[in-house]
Amino acid sequence: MRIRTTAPAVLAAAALSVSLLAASPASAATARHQGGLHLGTIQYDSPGRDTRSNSSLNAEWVNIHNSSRSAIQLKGYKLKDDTGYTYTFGSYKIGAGKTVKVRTGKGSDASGVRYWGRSNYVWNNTGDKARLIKPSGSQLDSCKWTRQGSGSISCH
Ligand SMILES: [Ca+2]
Repeated sequence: MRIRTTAPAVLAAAALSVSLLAASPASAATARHQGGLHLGTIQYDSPGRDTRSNSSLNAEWVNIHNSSRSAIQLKGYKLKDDTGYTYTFGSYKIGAGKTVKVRTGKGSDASGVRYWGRSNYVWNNTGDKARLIKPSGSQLDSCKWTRQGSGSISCH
């Protein structure tokens, strides 16, 4: 369905999607995200050769964006690859409209960046799926790629 950008059309589309969601709760449960916290750009292929140096590992990363109007405490949120490797957030508050980058290698956590602390890559260059999971275990968002392409993907 194409959504036009004029305000009445947006309102009509919103009303339509609400009625669609109400009509089919199963599709609501599998929606990729609900406009709050979601996966942003993923640099799954670290630029240059995959030497496993820490700087190369850290050039592999996932952005998580908070497009809601409130800060969100990420403690207990999980980022998983398709194999099941899991990064679990410690206490970290992401502000409204802010992005946090999860880098694969080792480093000192700082504002806007978290380090997974791995000594090998996590995101497969030729295809993988990232999942963002709430502390309750329910999936908030996912993003997959099926080829190497440019080495990164903009999930939204
Ligand atoms: Ca990679």
